[in-house]
Amino acid sequence: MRDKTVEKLIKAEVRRQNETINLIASENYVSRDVLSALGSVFTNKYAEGYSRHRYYGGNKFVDELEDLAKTRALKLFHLSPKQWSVNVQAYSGSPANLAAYLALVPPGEKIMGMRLDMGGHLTHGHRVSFTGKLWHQVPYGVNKKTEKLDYGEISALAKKEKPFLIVTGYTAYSRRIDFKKFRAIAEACGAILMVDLSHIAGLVAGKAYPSPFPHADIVTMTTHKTLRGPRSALIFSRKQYSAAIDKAIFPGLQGGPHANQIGAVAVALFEAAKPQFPKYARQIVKNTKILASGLQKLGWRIVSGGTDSHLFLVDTWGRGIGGKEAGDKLESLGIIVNKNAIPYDTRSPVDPSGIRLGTAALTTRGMKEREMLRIAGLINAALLKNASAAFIQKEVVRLCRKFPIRV
Ligand code: DSN
Repeated sequence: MRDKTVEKLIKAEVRRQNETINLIASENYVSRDVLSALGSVFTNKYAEGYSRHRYYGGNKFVDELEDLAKTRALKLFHLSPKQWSVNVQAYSGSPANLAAYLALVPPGEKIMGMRLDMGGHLTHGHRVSFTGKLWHQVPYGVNKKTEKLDYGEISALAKKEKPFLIVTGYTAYSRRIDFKKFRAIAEACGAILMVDLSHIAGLVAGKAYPSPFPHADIVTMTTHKTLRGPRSALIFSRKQYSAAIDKAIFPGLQGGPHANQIGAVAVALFEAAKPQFPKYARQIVKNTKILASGLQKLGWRIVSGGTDSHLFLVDTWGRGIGGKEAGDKLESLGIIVNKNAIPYDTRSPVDPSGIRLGTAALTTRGMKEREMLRIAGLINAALLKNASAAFIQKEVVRLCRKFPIRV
């Protein structure tokens, strides 16, 4: 690379990613093939419109690429093209969710979504997001005692508020979601059911988590979390909604699609369809359960008592350590997490009561149960300061070198 400044930063980031334990639940490491599609000449091309209906010439191969990504996406989730369509042009998760609402929900109508501080996402109707400004959020949460979804409470709220659309699928909820129950709740109040599958898309593709597709009207997902693709998003819709979704993406919301990104998504979908992907997805869940129970045995309270997915929340404030202090301390020793609110948190979002841990990235590196138990020990030692910083740092680097990332 001629630009030595950027080259130096890329090399430094490779080193950082290689030598830290990444427990950010929304991150992963893509394959070389995904990287190379992302860095391909498809980035040079403008392709406003859809296959065979573009506003620019020269799109023969972009058309083939976009069609391929769509076919692979439907196939991966076992969807009939007679019943479902997929749009592969959304730049990322937030525009995907916005497009879905723009297509389906009249402005000012009610969107029933999980509160951000209980595991929802900004785009599920939070007041600081466009989704809370253009639409009216009916917030729901988890049960105070169990810290799990309470379908009775959600159903009563839906009946009372009659939202136009209900969103399920979260960013910090570790338990299984009963999509069938959500379908029944949506039907009882005449709402559209949208599932934001961003976090667990790879688990569903790998059959390590139940599929929402038999029950949902719309499924949005980012492609860069457990699905292990580039940063992008997909919007699946039942046929009656598909034309409106396509129009909302283009020309409603976006300009030209990022063809290089669509190519990289196609590669990720190819990889997720391989026979070894379900093994990867199952290992993520195994690793997460072991990491959570390892920490539990060391005295840490895990929100809701455990996990069924790729992530969980640790109540660090239960032992007098704020989420910010915990995150900063761990980062200083090479363990990367994010501070996170826990349900019914009394502390501020900038220094909440917990941290969120996820294992998709470490599982990609090849780490298994043994390493998870070691990492639980290192987190415990770091937070309780019962081992020296130098020792923990050395252990982190030793572990990381055994499981290098591939770039
Ligand atoms: N920011 C992502 C996460 O970390 O969960 C969701 O968009």
